[in-house]
Amino acid sequence: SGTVVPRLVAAVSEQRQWDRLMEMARLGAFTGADGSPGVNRPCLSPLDREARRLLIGWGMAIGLTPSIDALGNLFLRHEGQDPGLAPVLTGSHMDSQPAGGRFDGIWGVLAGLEAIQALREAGITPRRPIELVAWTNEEGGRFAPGCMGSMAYAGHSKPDTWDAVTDGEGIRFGDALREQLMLEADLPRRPLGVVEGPAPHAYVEAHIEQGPRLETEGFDIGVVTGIQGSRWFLVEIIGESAHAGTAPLSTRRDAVQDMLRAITALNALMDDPTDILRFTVARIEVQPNSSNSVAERVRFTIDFRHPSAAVLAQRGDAIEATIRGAVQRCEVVVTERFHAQPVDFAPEVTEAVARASAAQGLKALRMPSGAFHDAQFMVPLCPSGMIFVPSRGGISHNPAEYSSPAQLAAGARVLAQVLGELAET
Ligand code: HGY
Ligand code: MN
Ligand code: MN
Ligand code: MN
Repeated sequence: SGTVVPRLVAAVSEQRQWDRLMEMARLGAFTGADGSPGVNRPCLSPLDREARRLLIGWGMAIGLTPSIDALGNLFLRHEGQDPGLAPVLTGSHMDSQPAGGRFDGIWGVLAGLEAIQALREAGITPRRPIELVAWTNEEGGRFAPGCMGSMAYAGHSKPDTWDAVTDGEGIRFGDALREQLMLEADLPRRPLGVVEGPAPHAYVEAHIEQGPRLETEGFDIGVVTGIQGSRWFLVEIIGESAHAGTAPLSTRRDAVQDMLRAITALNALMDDPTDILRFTVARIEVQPNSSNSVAERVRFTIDFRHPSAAVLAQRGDAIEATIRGAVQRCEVVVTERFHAQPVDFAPEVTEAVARASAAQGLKALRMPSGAFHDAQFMVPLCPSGMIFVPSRGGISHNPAEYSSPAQLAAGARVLAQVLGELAET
């Protein structure tokens, strides 16, 4: 239909959504180097649990029913006229980057809450149930890779695939997850996604753009057409520690020097004059990490992304050989930790987002997502799509991340109309 439901759009409250965002931003708040208000809320942490309890409280206050699955994915269900119908699912993630912003992930969860609350306040009971989801560990900051909750929900990975992955303190993901499930044992348990239950009818995720296009090109809403592919690797270079003052350079097995050779060779492999390809090395651990002991072992991460499945395969598959060809004296171990194929979103969702934006007088740009999202793993299960709102200066994964109350309210209004429509199909 795409006609605005005025009482629904009017029921979305800019202030209520903003107040909730700011209350959530206090959980893990810190001040960035430039004074910006950042958030550090790791998944499966006491802060994460406090944020989840806050969300559950807001949800139950409007009659939503909470539940969690074996990966700790948190759901809040709004009953429909026909409870037997597959629900429309909306949501995002509540965990943040270690130096994250106040909007990445959490806005999509609170926009979903706002949209559902507006439907109720507008007196609209959709045919289908609508479920709000907060996915476990989307960021992959504490435990790599990201999207562990949505990948397990979608059957893309087994529930215990990540159990042995450890964080910076050596805590295993499986242990942190079991602790969370035990501390949230009061919440009803539900089957794990499509592994143990039916697929949703559709999935819509609202998220900040995290890039500059909507702002620079003057648009209010991003009609997200798809997500580029991502591949994560862990590289270990193993040499031999030695005395910085006595060991001759000609015989050292210096893991740092070989890492530099490897990254230089990778930069050549990843050269892209069209500036479409993304290649990032941003996490490096050195042992023994002492200024006068030659490095024995280095671990570094690779985050490689491209919209073309062919380029993702071709260049990604060349990473290990490129490293082995560049390293001179050390051993090399390369492990692939994450592989998300490029996806295209379904017209059932993208056109609903475009119609709702137009009906509400918002300028909408069709655009792909450079960031990965839980939506990537929903695509094989049901018609899926995303709604973007502008990020100031395109900044994200940075405390300076910002979207205005009005921009976020516009996104929530489009989401409300799209959810209302999909819940009638
Ligand atoms: O890395 C990503 O693309 C996501 O924002 N975590
Ligand atoms: Mn995110
Ligand atoms: Mn993120
Ligand atoms: Mn995401």
